[in-house]
Amino acid sequence: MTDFKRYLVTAALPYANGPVHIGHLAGCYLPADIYVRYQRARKRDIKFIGGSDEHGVPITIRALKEGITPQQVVDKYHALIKESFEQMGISFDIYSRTSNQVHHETAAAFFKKLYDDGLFEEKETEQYYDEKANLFLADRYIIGTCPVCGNENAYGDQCERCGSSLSPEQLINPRSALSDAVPVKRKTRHWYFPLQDYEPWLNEWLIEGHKEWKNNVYGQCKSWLDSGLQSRAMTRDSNWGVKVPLPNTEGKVLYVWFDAPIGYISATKELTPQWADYWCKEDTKLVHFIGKDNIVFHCIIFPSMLKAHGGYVFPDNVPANEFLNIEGEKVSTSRNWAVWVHEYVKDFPEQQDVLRYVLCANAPETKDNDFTWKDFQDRNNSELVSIFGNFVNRAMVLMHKLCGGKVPPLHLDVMDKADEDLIAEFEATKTRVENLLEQFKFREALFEVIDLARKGNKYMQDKEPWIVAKQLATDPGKQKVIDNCLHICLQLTANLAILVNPFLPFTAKKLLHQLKVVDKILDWENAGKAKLLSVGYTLRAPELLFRKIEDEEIKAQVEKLRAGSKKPESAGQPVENKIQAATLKPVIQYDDFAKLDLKVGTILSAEKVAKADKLLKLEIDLGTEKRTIVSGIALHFAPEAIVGKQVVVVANLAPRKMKGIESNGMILMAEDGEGKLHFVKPEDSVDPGSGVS
Ligand code: B3M
Ligand code: ZN
Repeated sequence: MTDFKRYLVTAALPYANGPVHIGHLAGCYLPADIYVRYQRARKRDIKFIGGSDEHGVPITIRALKEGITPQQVVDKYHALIKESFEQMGISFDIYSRTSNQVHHETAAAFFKKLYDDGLFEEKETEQYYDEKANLFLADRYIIGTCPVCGNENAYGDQCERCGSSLSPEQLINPRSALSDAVPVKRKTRHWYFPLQDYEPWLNEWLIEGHKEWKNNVYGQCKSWLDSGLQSRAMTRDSNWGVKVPLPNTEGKVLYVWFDAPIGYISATKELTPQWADYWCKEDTKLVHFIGKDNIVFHCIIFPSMLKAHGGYVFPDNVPANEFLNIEGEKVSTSRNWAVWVHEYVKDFPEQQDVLRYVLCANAPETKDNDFTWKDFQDRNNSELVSIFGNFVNRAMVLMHKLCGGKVPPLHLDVMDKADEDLIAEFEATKTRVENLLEQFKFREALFEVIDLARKGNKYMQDKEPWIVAKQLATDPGKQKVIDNCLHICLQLTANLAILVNPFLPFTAKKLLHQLKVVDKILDWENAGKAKLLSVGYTLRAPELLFRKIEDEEIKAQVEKLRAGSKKPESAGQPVENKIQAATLKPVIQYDDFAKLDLKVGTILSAEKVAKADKLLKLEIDLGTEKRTIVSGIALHFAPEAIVGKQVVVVANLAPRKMKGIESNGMILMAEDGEGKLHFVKPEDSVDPGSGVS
């Protein structure tokens, strides 16, 4: 179905256990907002749903740490998060919260329906219990060593270092996150959702039906399904959350990942009495914007819940982003290695669009990306100020100087090829931006917009109306040439306002003010037109759209980041170089080296090879072809953690069979002194198939 009547867009509900940082924005809120603003400009019927996730262990742990109640935690952070989104122009139609009554009712009713339909398995199992804190330890309450990568601080549900999804039983040396006590096993009763029963449906709906999803998302889903699904407990022993709606279940609540996605439905209910049109009618396009750590929940678990319940639409796309690192290091809230949104808006008042610009231009769309303050400054100064702002400012200043402050006429008799070519770019750019946005390629779409401004600058530079003006005394006919140049530049400026609006809404507003036009002009259907501003119309005095960001401001931010952050546990101890004295192989000639065909590939999927605990079977995109490569890295990386990563491939290595699978090539890895493997990959993402030499 491609003919959608309405759009329903959700952005992951952030846990209300801390403020939001720029990684959150880049991961899902900004792309979602750009998409929604664009669709609104196209006059689509669209609802943008958000809210705080106020249940689950992250909240209760925070409450214990701060010595306050969970309710106090969520009240505090919900307000802060909501305000940060508003300040950054994230234009939710509703920003709700899962502690609301309507959510508790909706989630409980959802659970009850599945229960009444006999879809849960009720099981009594032994689970870890903390005798000091008198609590069952699930998810993040329990910490231990990751069986996959050896991280000593892996959680009971996930290892944050290697990304593996875990259960508490898999942790080596488990300990309580609350008291450090070694937990004991105790019996408890829970309701399990048999995900394996939905495998055939998931294979058909997702694996067969959604091959167009982004590689990183599709690959992760495929590897989950390939390794087989299992029943998952949908209830927890806790007093904080949605109460299990069954008799004799005191002290039991719904698992946070059961109730949170239902939060999207509850929030829509709160927003509009027509909520069911959006959730239940086949011609709705449902899109979930999330970060990569939420893929399995939105692509496998929640859709299976919706399937089990019946009557709901399924997501049409889940364009998940990867992570944004900061100054080369992973964001860590516990180490305070983050750029907090509420602090940014204080430190850079009125500069929201600069952050929106940099985060979109650098969005981790296909792989993890890095935010640096230097890059923030460079992109502002050399792209926003020098290209976009400079073009608009010159057009406005020259129009006031050379055309009496009015939109000059276009004289067809003196039009030349450069004029026509630039006008043709309006429509061409619109079409390209549109296609890219529909495919969730936000970075490329933004580059197209900037490129149009760049073309405007070049055109003006070539036309030099300020030089032509000097000839007016002897050749008054030249005014026509000046008029044409500025007429076209001003129409281009109006086009830029429309095209940039989804990305930089604050800038679009400023442009409207200078051009003295109403909001209506921002309707997407106006983009591409060359007659948006009427001839003879007076415009306001130019105002700068962007200001230069100075070295001192950047220095202050970098210092703030470093001063505020806590050192990682290992820091401070001298790092011993465990690499043994260099053992070099004999010298080879250049020709020997040139025989190697090295290419960059992107891992599309990874799965364990049966009966070979060291091998992973990788599917690698080499640009022009897909390759199967078997690699001995299974003890170092979880399959789902490496999907989407780039690797250097020896592409012309003779094929070799391993465990019955033909391996066509080899991937390169760096091995450190402790025998740990690390990816060897280009610093910036490159097209798969790019050569290495
Ligand atoms: N609160 C996890 C997270 O913030 C979770 C998302 C819920 S979306 C329904 O990463
Ligand atoms: Zn791990």
